[in-house]
Amino acid sequence: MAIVYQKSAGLTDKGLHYCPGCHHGIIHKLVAESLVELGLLDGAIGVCPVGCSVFAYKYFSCDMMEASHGRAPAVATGIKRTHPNQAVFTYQGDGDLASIGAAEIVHAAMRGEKFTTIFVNNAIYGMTGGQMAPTTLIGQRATTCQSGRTVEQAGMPIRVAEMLSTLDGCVYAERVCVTDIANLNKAKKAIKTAFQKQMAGEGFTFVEVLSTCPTNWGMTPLKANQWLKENMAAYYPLGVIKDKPISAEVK
Ligand SMILES: Cc1ncc(C[n+]2csc(CCOP(=O)(O)OP(=O)(O)O)c2C)c(N)n1
Ligand code: SF4
Repeated sequence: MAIVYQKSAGLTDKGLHYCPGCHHGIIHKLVAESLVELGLLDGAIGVCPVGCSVFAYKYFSCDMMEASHGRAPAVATGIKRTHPNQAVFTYQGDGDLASIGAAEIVHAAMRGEKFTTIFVNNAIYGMTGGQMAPTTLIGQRATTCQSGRTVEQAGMPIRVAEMLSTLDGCVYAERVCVTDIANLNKAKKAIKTAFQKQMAGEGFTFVEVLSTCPTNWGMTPLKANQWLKENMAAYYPLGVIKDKPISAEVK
């Protein structure tokens, strides 16, 4: 029988440990397929974070490095500088990237490090049981803000893609989601564009993927998808935030 669909060669045979309805697995698939389709899988090197995707090194079939506590951009900097012709990416959640690793990501973007960051923003600390993250929405409940996040106590949530796009070294920033087929296709296109721009040597490239955490949001997968579309996408607008034209020197 002809094979019409199969698991991407960019993923190993290991079963994923993610909760039902979690978007991490879908995002892994899109990254893996993008690397394969661009012919980059062989040399690719990923750096995974703390958080639920800590085991991403078991799932991608390329070389992987673990960098705890938000330090993935610093580790990826060293890897990319010593392997300039290979695709390098970090895969990070919002607790990892926007909280404890905020300095690392800002400085990597500022320096224009030539790797790609896949930022999975599910507006909560998933792995550790649902604490408030810098991206938790106003009014959203978390174990550390049980009546909902307030501006007075925690300020407004960080729009990381917009913040990084103000830095000259960041050449590409897009925000996507994977709640339905149309958005899934847009997300894959964004990930491929980021890798292509990385390999063109233009600078730092960034894709933020709005994501669900049904377990810690206390919702069914379907409800979580709906909640993301109605609430997260309202505060974190989807689309290209920065796409710097290729400079004359690079051309
Ligand atoms: C300094 C420090 N504080 C807290 C932790 C515990 N910790 C590990 S993962 C994590 C949250 C990760 O959440 P996020 O990055 O949003 O990823 P998710 O699990 O939601 O995918 C925390 C707080 C830690 N490892 N180090
Ligand atoms: S706790 Fe949340 S982020 Fe972690 S695997 Fe479960 S649904 Fe995904």
